[in-house]
Amino acid sequence: MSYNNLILEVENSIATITFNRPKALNALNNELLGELSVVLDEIEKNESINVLILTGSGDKAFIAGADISELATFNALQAKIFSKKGHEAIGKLQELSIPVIAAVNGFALGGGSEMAIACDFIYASETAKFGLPEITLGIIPGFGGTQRLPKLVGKNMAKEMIFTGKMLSAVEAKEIGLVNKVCSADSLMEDVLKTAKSIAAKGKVSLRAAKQAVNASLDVDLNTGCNIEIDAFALCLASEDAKEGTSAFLEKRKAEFKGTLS
Ligand code: CO8
Repeated sequence: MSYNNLILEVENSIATITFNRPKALNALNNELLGELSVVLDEIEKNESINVLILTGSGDKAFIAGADISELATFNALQAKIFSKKGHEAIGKLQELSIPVIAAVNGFALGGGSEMAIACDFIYASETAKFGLPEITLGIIPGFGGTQRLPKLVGKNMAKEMIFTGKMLSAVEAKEIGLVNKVCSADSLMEDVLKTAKSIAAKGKVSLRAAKQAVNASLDVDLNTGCNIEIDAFALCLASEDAKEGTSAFLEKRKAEFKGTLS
């Protein structure tokens, strides 16, 4: 399927979605969010894909936020519908069974930061800039920023970013735990692919279980989370992946996971 605002590429079990509205610095409009939702459903159903990477078209932006020219035309009800549509699409990233890496290659502002934060982790080029500048537009983050950012960087840092709307460099974003790794602009995709390949080579069952268990830690109390881990661990141990992984260790060879969900 082809999309007007996204490019989907799949190679060797790694999918890449490129946000492709370079003239508007890949800003998120209604059509793009609809397409994102559809492409994520397509990826979720495709068991041959093990890792998803998100990046932006061009060398200037990952995503410069929601499309302000569209936002400016909304009444309250339309704003609510648009915000919900963004939440649905971005929420799917967090809930996608497979790991998702954001390769942030420039501005990640407003909805762009919110998109990156919903991924499992972020690698950024040294030219990347992060921020939630909505307050300077007289609005607030509307795609999950007020909820996910505090969980990632702490309440106080999130409040400072949201109240001031200031931009952080990639290095500053790494210092507060928003970004895992800062790469040169030239090596960003290479570095992301290297990590993606390392993850994609692992067992499908254990990767999915690990993502679900860590995600649960954000929403439930410790005891409930530990019980989720116990059940997930038991299910993993019954899988083909676990048989292969443990046998390979004992036979002093590299594990060859079959890529099945059994
Ligand atoms: N929306 C629409 N168009 C945009 C956006 C955007 N967010 N960002 C940039 N563009 C367009 C510019 O209008 C410009 O178009 P044109 O060439 O036709 O004039 C083109 O992209 C290039 O941008 P600039 O000329 O401004 O490039 P600069 O290098 O000078 O500046 C910046 C780059 C700093 C990124 C600047 O473009 C900027 O500040 N952009 C806006 C950033 C912003 O405020 N983002 C937050 C938007 S609000 C949001 O994301 C809310 C999410 C939740 C919504 C829920 C709603 C209900």
